Order: sequence, then structure tokens, then C-alpha cells
Amino acid sequence: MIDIAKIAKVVDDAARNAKAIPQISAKHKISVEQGYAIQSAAFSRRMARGETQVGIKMGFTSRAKMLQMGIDDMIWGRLSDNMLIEDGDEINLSDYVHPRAEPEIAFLLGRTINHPCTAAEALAAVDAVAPAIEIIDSRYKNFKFSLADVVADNSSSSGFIVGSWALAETDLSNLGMILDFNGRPVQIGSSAAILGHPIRSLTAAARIAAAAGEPLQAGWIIMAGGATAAESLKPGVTVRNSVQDLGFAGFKVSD
Ligand code: OOG
Ligand code: MG
Repeated sequence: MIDIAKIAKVVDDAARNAKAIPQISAKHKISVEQGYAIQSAAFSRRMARGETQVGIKMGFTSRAKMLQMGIDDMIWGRLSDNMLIEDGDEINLSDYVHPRAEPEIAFLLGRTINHPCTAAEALAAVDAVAPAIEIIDSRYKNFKFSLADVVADNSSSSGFIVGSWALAETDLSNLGMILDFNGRPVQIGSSAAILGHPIRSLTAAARIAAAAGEPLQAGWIIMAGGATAAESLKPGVTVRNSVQDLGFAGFKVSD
């Protein structure tokens, strides 16, 4: 028997203290389902400290991300208000283990989606879309993990930045996306890399969340997943994700 609460404390402490831990799977045989139970328990610890859930993130929704990490199953994690970094703000590397940035697209839900739905239904529930960046920061040493490990670790989610909201009607099917460090492109992709169309990430989120008994709520932000591989953050860089027709989201890493 594995102790879900005990392991949840270990991953939660690792995130809070920005201290790498060994993979859980090195010591315990855990299933993906148990990984999600650990994630849920670890997120409850955040809630107990006064954080609130403001959405969810989808992961491994592009080939580039699956190839980079060697995992080809879609995953999800929970986002709290405390994880939101204001567009343009500065972060400190000492608050992280080995953070990476990913160019993403965010959806803002105007209505709750409490059942699996079609792309058209999902789109009807969207209030706005925005260019976004996710800061992922695996709490595991060397950023190495199994599927169950990464799920337990809130799917590596650490922070997220959302740019100005744009019209939900924006055609997201094939928008150029450029992640740049100090103006130099480091990852270039297209929104089409996200499951062929980012709306599919939202329908997948709706299905998964409904199945988990935690349906997507009105007002929540849904992060669609990285369109390209993630890029390691360095001291002093200004990071920006420019999405064609949507604009920018960015932040700075202090020296
Ligand atoms: C897991 C998180 C993946 C994405 O956008 O695909 C993810 C990781 O790569 O550490 O957030
Ligand atoms: Mg991501």
C-alpha cells in the first residue's frame, strides 16, 4: 500500500522549497491513477493554505512536447491563483528547481462545461483566448520522470502567464507562435501543433475533467499545452511568446 497523503506532502514540499526530489517510482510502484490521487492531495494542501483553483493545464498535446520528454499520453494538472504571474512581471530563479518556458494558448471559460462536448460546444463556452506561457518545473531530479511521476507532480506546472485576452472568435487553427529570449527566437511553431487545433485540447479537458468529477468552471483558464518543446530559463532573460493575431505574453527572469 502506498501512502497518498505522505507522498503528496513530499511533492508539495519540493515545490514550495524549490528542492529536487527523486522520482516516486524509484521507490514505489504507482499507477497513473494513483499519480492523479497524489496530485489531487497535493493541490488540496495548496487550497488549505488559502490558494484557489483558477483552471487546469493540459500537457503533452503536441508531438514536440511528447518527443522532448518521451511520453505520449496526454496529461493534465491544476492551476491556482498563486501560480499566476502577471504579464510583464519578473521571476526569480531561486523560487524554482530548473524551470522551462513553453509557448501556449489560454482559453477563458464564460460558462461551465460539465460534460464531454463537441468542439463547437466548447467554443461556445469560451469567453476569450490569449497568448500564454507556462513555466514548467519538474520537482524531480534532472527533469526525468515516468508518466505516473509527472502526473503526481501536478504535471510539472509551476507558473503561467496570460497576455491580453482576444476575441473567442479568433481562428486558432494555424497561428504562428514564436518563443523568444531577449528577442532571439528559441522555439518556433504553430497553434496547429496542439492536437491539430487548440480547441481539441479544450474538448479533451472537458472530457477528462468531467470524468474526474471536477468539471471545468465558468471563469477558469484552460492552458492548451506547449506548441513546441520547452526552453530552459536563464538569468536575465526576457521571455516572450508572440502568437499571430493574438499578441504577446511575457515575463522577465532576474539576473
Ligand atoms: C510535463 C508538462 C507538459 C505541456 O504543455 O505539454 C506540458 C513536462 O514536460 O514536464 O506542460
Ligand atoms: Mg505546458
